[in-house]
Amino acid sequence: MPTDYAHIQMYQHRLGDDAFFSGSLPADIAIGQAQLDALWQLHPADYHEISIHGRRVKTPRWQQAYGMDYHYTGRTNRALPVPNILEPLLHWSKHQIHGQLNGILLNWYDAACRHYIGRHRDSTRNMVVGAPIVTISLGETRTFRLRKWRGDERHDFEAKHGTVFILPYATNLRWTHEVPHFARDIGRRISITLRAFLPA
Ligand SMILES: O=C(O)CCC(=O)C(=O)O
Repeated sequence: MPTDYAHIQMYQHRLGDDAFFSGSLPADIAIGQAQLDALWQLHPADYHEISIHGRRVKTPRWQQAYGMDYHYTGRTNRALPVPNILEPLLHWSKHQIHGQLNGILLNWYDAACRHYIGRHRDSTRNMVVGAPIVTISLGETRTFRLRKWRGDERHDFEAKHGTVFILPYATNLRWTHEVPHFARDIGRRISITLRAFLPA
């Protein structure tokens, strides 16, 4: 599979020696309002807990893994089976972006709760070396921010309904990403993130 993703109309952003890609979901698998509402209903009742410097902290958004467990920030997000509604997105990502994508993590952000995700690099534990991380945005627009790991350089990208980002493996090692909360944020956003994990 080509890694410039031109075959799915992804735009390549240069970040020094690294790259980041943005584009849109194709129309045949676009998510409409009814599906968006159904996806919102899937969010867990409780916040996932992570471990920071030995302290248990609740994540400032809802999260749930599907398909493959996801280990990060000292804890494991135990996967549920992939719901039918996510199958077309997984199928498209696998066939068009990377054949080993098999794990999905959903993040639910409600502006009324000031939800966000802080600056981080994704854990590469159990990840297929070289596989990219894919993020599909649904719902209200937010800012997806990349910052150079241990540096000041920063780039903001608009995450709109239907936006697809591809973060190459090497870019995740050298750049952090985050979705800050701003006072101007309204409504709800869901991100569907896809990763390639080695079989358990
Ligand atoms: O919600 C997003 O777009 C980013 C999610 C994210 O950074 C993560 O799951 O590690």
